[in-house]
Amino acid sequence: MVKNGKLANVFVYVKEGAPAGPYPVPSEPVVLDQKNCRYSPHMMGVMAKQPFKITNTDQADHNIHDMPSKNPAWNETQMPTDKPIVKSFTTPEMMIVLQCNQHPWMRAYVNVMSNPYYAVSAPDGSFEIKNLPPGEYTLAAVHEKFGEKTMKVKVETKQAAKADFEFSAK
Ligand SMILES: [Cu+2]
Repeated sequence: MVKNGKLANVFVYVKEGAPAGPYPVPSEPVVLDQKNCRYSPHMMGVMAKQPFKITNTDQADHNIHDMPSKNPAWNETQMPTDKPIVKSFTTPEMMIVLQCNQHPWMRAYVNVMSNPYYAVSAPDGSFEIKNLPPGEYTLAAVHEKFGEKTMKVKVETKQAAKADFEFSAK
């Protein structure tokens, strides 16, 4: 959503230059809730093999359906009283669409990552990627409508690097 020229729900990640890893996979799940017939959050990052937990706090049935190209596809109904559904994604993949077969306007995006260097922009457009070691990187910012932009950034020891992305509506 654009608010005062600030763009929320932009997924920002290190596209090139991240140390090869491997990185520990968090055991803490990324949680996607279905509330008031919307997905919350709308844009997410999750690490490959990290638990991905889907909850339903509505009094309605939802049917959650992912549309990946490299990961397993699933399509499951979740009633109001059902337990959370826990999934995970095996392979890094950008912008997997999640949809509800009951409510076609419900849509969310999941980015499956091999490292922890990513963030989603806040309503004020800001984002922060923490703990990136000093070095030179290509940072990318992806928006569902405006596509992807990239930028080179240099991170110096113990200093925050700045990266301002601009998207223009076509
Ligand atoms: Cu639904």
